[in-house]
Amino acid sequence: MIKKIALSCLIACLLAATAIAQEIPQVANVLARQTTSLNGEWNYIVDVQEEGYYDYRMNPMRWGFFADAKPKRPEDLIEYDFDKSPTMHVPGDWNTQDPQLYFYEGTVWLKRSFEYHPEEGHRTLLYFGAVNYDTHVYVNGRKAGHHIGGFTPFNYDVTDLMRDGSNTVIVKVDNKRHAEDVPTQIFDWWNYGGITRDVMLVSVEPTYVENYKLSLNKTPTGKKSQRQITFSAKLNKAETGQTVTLSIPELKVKLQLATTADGTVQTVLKVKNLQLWSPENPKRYHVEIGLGSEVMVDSIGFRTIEAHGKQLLLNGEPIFLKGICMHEEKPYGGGRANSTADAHTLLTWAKELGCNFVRLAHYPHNEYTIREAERMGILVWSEIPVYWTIAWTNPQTYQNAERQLTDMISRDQNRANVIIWSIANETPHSAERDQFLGRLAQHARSLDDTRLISMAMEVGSASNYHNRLRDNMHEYVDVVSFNQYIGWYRDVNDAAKMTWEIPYDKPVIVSEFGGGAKYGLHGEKNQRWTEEFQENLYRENLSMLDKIDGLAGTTPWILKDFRSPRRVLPGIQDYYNRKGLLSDDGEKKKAWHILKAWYENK
Ligand code: GCB
Repeated sequence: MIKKIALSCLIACLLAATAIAQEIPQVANVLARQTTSLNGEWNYIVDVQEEGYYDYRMNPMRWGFFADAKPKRPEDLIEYDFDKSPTMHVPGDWNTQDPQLYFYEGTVWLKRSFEYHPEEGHRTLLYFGAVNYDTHVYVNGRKAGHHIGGFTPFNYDVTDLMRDGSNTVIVKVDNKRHAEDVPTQIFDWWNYGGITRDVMLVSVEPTYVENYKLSLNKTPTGKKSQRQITFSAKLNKAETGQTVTLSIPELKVKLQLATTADGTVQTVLKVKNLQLWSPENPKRYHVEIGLGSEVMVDSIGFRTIEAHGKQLLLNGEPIFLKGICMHEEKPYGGGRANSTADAHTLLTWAKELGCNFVRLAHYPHNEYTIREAERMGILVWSEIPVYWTIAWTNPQTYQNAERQLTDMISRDQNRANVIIWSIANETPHSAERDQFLGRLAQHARSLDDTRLISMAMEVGSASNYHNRLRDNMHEYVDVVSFNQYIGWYRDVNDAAKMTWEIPYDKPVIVSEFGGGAKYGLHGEKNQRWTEEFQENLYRENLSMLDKIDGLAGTTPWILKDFRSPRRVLPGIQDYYNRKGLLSDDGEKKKAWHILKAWYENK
């Protein structure tokens, strides 16, 4: 008997060892590749106690649906267990698809069966736009990999796990919070769990372009007739002499470049009569990047962004960022947003408010949002969830944050509208925090020198009517941004009297201010939760902002009421943060008109 068990364990181990799946660097511009969508209905099993996972580790013979490796026909077990389970839509959070899972934070297993015929001589990648938070992926009963982080893409080369014909993908997702995670245990938004963004198979040649970047060089003003664009591309392999092509027909660019030993190409192009991307003219060029039989199409805009003293310069001209903060929540009915249509509705509201800028809080939003904002001429601040009190001294926590930053940048580095990478939000000061954030800032800069770095700071010291911003991180950022809640958390109703001292020669963004109001609740301007209170708070804060030296923009908190389990006040909050200028159904509160009027005059 013991021998038998040992033998089956051995077979299982061997199978696991021969199953070759590999997490590989994110493939950029996945939407332009040859893909097969795995979106749709997925079966699911809620596993509160992690029975599946732990039972399996103790006894691989007993359960089937989660198998790393199976001695015998794992597919039979997979079919048996999951066929009895209900389905939910992917992409989609589980909280808004099953009333029992509204507050659920834990493990859910999801499964999708599908027919697939891998293309001869091609590799098959399995790509997830995002899964929140801790994810184990299995293909045909074999482990493909493990990923943590809820808002960035990841992919595996699953060629050797796929079959010609029927296949299954099983995903174990756990969105429990932990102190050492990014974000950490406490945060003020809904912890939507599940496969919240697209899932697809990507068919690529064995050698393919993994990523590429096109960006406008900073040229001295006056030389508008001739501009320089830097183009670089990286293959998935360090192969020399491969031909990468670049074509931008409208600019008469058509190039062939041979890769160097590290599998990269890089060149600087001179182009004439380039139209620059700006909110007024969000011009994008049709671009094709090719290698072998694969050609990727993209729409790319060109612009420069710089900080010059306290000024922000877009294409060499001063710009004031008329912004608003947004969460990634559907415009109506709640749940994670993940479509161009969702993005279009939210961004149309932002435009109606007079915005040329959005702060996508507090984590990287989906790719559709960034692209739709770019098309609509809206500048973007993009952020990673280093929020409040992170485990600053934990090396894994740092690695996790750095990975999220890297993946955010590699996905969106060709989007002209993204002008700011934000590395953190409201982080209490300490030497450990400075070290952690300093490293992150340097990392972001090493990956991308065509954008600015910022973070939402906390106000250091405040006496009654005088505020002084102090943060050691001022050395690392290009733009000094801070959140302040005068009139709400700081209970004074005459913010207009406040003075500000920001002792750094850098542009300033007030990255949050605001207060709660329940749509339709009316009263006196000093009565909390009424629309009049919020309206007055905006009036006072905006006159205070008018007096801040070097103010280059603001992103009040927030476009729309959003769900948060922290917000428990019955009848008023009902699990919504009510600081929206719009209600959760998109109705305009009084303060909306105050901000809109202010932006009209900027
Ligand atoms: C903040 C946070 C934001 C919260 C907001 C609030 O400072 O950055 O995530 O939701 O305040 O409403 O308290």
